[in-house]
This record gives sequence, structure tokens and C-alpha cells, in this order.
Amino acid sequence: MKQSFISKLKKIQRKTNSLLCIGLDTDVLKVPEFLFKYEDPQYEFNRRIIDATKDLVCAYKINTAFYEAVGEHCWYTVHHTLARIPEEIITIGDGKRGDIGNSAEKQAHQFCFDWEFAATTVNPYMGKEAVEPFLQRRDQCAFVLAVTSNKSAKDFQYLNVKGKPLYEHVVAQAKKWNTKKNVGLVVGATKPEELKRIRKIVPDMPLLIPGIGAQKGDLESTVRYGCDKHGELAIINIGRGIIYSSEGDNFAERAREAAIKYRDQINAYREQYF
Ligand code: NUP
Repeated sequence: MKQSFISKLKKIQRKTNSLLCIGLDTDVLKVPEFLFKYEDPQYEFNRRIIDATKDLVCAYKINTAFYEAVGEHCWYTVHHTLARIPEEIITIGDGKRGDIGNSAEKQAHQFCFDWEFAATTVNPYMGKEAVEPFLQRRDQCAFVLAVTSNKSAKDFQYLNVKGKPLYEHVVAQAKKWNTKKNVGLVVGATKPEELKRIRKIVPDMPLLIPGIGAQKGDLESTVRYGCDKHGELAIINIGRGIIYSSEGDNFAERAREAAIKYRDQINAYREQYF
């Protein structure tokens, strides 16, 4: 039997001593010129980033929009990229899916059985039936959007519903859906107060925390409030802040340096608070 998502996550976080997740949001317009001599420049970019950083991370997150936007080859690029990532590292398919039941089943088929990501992101707006197809396997986690990192998160997520912000109702539902211990939450690193509040409500759930680097989230409070009581179970995603550290031929080396810097800073805060 395959190990549960949480035990796989803990194992890799301990092995690499890292909570860092690198976002492979590879914008084809930012891929260095010299990679265009290859058939699939996006894959070549990812391959070099993965090879240069795989000992420094617990996860890689692929936002599928960056691939879908390029066209029909996307399906293969995602497959090839996933095949390059060592089996023990968590892979997260960030597509924020969720739809009426039968449509959500098709979305889950693509993410969980075809690409076979270890984790996905799902939008809870359409309720349980939109999320359920992503929760079929104990070795795969669905990260439900709770408080997102962007400014417009306030449009809906903070609305007062029966005395509580809407996002707290999402968190409460996500707890109920967690019968297989394979539900997680997305909370933006730009929202430290909410992160603190949510970690108290779900002490044992994995949290996917984007927003460090380009979005200027606060790393110290992300580590302090995002981890569980052992200083684990937070997956701290950084995309642009790492993968675009250089525009030149040395981009992968520079990405490695940036990844080391973030991993070490995260670990310094873990030492301090746990
Ligand atoms: O709340 C969220 N904020 C966010 O930035 C939820 C997300 N899934 N993301 C994604 O994380 C975003 O779409 C992108 O793929 C990544 C952040 O990348 P970067 O800002 O580190 O480049």
C-alpha cells in the first residue's frame, strides 16, 4: 500500500531538512534564449531548475496555467517535468479546480490519475461535490483555498457570515472533509494574522503557503505561524523569487543560490520558534 500523503511529506521534509517548495511557473516569455534550440524550452528550463535544486526542497508546485497558455504540447511538458522530479519529492498541481460533480471528476482524472500529482489545489466555492473527486486516494492531498495571498481575497473571503469570516467556514468544512487525512489548506504568506488563526483551528493539517518573494509575504511569520508544533507541515512556495534569479545561461546556478538562501532562512526561524 502507498504511504499516506502526510507521512510522505514528513519524510521528505526531514530528509532534505527543508520546508521549501519551488514554484515551476515557467513563463515561456522568460525562458533564456539559448534553450530555444531544444524542442521543448519550457521543459529544458524546468529540468535544469529541478536538477540544480532537488536536494533543497520538499516539493515542487506546477501552476498549470503557465503550460496551458502555451498550447497543445502542455500535456507532455507537464508529464516530462513530473518524470524528472524524484519520486520522494511532493508534486503539487496548482490548477484551483472544482466544478459540479461529474465535471470535477474529469478534472481530478487529469490531475490525480493522468499527471498523478501528489497534491492538487481546489476551489471550495462550489462545495463538497467539487472537492470530493480530488480526495479519493490517501496518498494524494487536496489543498483547499482558505485565505489567498492576493489583495482581492477580501472581496469574498472575509465577508462576515453568521459572525465569522467566510474563510473560517471553509476551514470548518475542510476539517469535515478530512476523513482520509488528505485535506490541506492554502493560506497566503501575506496574511500572517489569518495564518495564525487557521493553524490554531487545524493544528495537524498541511498548509500550502504561497506569497514569499515576488508577492512580499513575511517569511518569519510564515514559519512561526504556518508550521505545526514540531516545526513541520508547512509547505512554503516560492516561484519567481527563485526561478528567475538570473536571465542568463547561469539561471539554474542562481536559482540554487536563492533556494539555499530561503531554505536556510526558513530553518533559522524554525530553530528560533520550535
Ligand atoms: O493564494 C494563493 N496565492 C498564490 O500566489 C494561491 C496560490 N495558489 N498562489 C499561486 O502560488 C500562484 O498562482 C503562483 O502559482 C504561486 C506564487 O508564485 P510566486 O508569486 O512565488 O511567483
